[in-house]
Amino acid sequence: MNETHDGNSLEVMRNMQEKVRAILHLDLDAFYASIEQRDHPEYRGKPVIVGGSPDRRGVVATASYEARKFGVHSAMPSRTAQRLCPQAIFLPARFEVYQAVSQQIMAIFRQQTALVEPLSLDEAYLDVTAAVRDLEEAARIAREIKRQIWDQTNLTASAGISYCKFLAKIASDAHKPDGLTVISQDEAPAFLEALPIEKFFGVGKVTAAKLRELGIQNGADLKHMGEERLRDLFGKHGGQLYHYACSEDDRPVEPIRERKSVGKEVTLERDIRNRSEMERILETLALQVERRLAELGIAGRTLTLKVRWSTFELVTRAASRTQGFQSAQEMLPVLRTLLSGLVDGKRAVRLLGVIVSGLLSPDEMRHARQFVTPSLWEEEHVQA
Ligand code: DCP
Ligand code: MG
Repeated sequence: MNETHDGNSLEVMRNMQEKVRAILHLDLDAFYASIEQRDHPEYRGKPVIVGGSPDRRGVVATASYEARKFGVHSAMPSRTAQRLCPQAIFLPARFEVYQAVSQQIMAIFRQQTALVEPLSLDEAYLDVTAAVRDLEEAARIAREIKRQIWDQTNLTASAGISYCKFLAKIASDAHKPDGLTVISQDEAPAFLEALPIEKFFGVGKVTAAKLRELGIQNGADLKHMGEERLRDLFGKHGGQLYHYACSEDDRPVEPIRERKSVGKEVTLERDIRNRSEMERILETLALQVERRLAELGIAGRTLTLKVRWSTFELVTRAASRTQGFQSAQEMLPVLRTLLSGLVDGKRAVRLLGVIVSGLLSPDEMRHARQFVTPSLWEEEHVQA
C-alpha cells in the first residue's frame, strides 16, 4: 500500500492520538464525623454532629449520615440541628487529627499520580490520563485508592470518574457514601440535562434562586436558554455555566497551587451604614477565615479588612503582627479598629472582606508564638 500522508491525514492521526482525559474526584464521607466515630466506637451508628456547641450559637461543621436523616447539614446553626435531632451527640472539632488523616489520604493519591489537586482536607482531583486507556481502567484506580484509604485509615471515600473535573465531582457526589460512579462522554449529556441547577459548579443560592425564578430547573433548561442569554444575566460566569451544561470543561488538574492568602468576602444584599451591623458581618467572615486556616493548619502575619463602598470604590486597611492571626478572636479587635478608621456613618458599604496573608506554616507559627505575647502588636501599616 502506498503510504504517503498528506496534511489532512496527519491531522487525523494527531486527533486520534489525543486521548480523552481521565479525571478522578475523591471525597471522604462525612469526614470529621467519620473520624470521630472511628476513634470512639461507642458513637458508631449514632447521629454525631461535629462543630460548635448549640449553647454557644455554634454552627455544624458536618454531621454523620445517621444525623443527616433528620435534616441536619453543614453550616446549619447547631441549635437548629439539636431541635431536629435531640439525641445527637455534639462534638468539638479536632483539627490536628483531621489534618493528619488528610496528609495520609493525599499521600495515597500521590502514589497514583503527581497530578493531584487538593480542594480541601478531604477532597482532591487526580488526573490519571497517562496511566489508563479508558475510564473503566480509571475506575480501577479509584477502587484501589478507596481500598487503600480503608486499609490505612478505616474511613470510606466516594469516587467520581469522568473526562473532566466538573463531571468527576458531580459523579463522586452521586452515590455517597462509599460510592463509585463513572460518567462517560456518552452518558454526560443525559446526565447533565437532568441535573438540578444547584448541582452545577459555581451555582450558589443567589444564582439558583434567580434561575428558578426564570423557570430554569436543570441542565436541559440551561442549554435551551443559550449562551448569550446566560451571559447577559450572569456575565462570564453565565457563559461558563452554558459550557458546563453542554458537558464542556477543559480546566486542567492543577497540582501546585501556592496559596498566598486566605480570605472571605461578602457582597451585602443591601448597602449598610450601621457600624454594629458591619461588625456582626465581620464576625461571621472572621469565623469562616478561622475555619479555613485551621483546615490548612496555618496562620498569617497580615490581616486585611476590605471594604467596597456603595460607589464601588474599594479600600483596604491592614495590620501585621509577628505571631500571626489564626482565630477569629484574635482578628476581631483588630478588624474593629481598622473598621472604625474607615466608617463615618455617612457612606454606605456594599462589600466586606477579611483576608489573612503572609502565611505561616505550622512550624513557623509555633516558633513565632513561643516568643511573643499574643496581645503584643508588632507593627501596623495602612494600605491605600
Ligand atoms: N466542613 C465545615 N463546614 C462546612 C463544610 C464542611 O467545617 N460548611 C468541614 C467538615 C467536613 C469537611 O469539611 O467533614 C469536608 O467537607 P465535605 O463537604 O466533603 O463534607 P463531608 O465530608 O463531611 O460529607 P460528605 O460525605 O457529603 O462529603
Ligand atoms: Mg467529604
